[in-house]
Amino acid sequence: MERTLIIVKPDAVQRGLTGEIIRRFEQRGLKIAGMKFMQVSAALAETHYAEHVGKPFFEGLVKYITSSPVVVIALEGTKAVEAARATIGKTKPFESPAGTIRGDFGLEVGRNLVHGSDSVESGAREVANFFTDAELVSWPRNTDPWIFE
Ligand code: D4T
Repeated sequence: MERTLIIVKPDAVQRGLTGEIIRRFEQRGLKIAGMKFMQVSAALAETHYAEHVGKPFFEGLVKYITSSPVVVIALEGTKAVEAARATIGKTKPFESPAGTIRGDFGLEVGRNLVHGSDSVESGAREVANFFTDAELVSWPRNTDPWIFE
């Protein structure tokens, strides 16, 4: 099934929004396949943000994601990537509509609370960057038939 990588970023963890953010994805029906609390190293941050190398905001991005612990989650479900992005909102929180995570809790792009993969390919690649196979669990959820047709 399609997977996406979610990162509850340092600002969200520091602000005590981890539970609220996970709740929104769970409520949507997305299923947790892996989850851990960790400190992102500079090397892992540079791998994760490789597509932004050379952009003016790259250094700030690495500094932000490594500044304090994060919670990383591998989520799966029908259209997991698109569904999670819709729940997260737009890259710039001040442009994000109310009802989205960034629209409800954020204002600035460099404090945008949460990451979600931007394509199915990125989802698979990013989940593999953050989780070993042994850390990912395939499990039958009793509510699956009530969420997935
Ligand atoms: P991430 O990857 O952090 O979930 O954010 P998005 O997927 O929504 O946005 P993105 O990849 O386009 O940008 C990655 C990251 O860079 C920061 N950023 C972006 C920034 O500081 N200034 C900018 O002008 C842009 C475009 C915010 C998110």
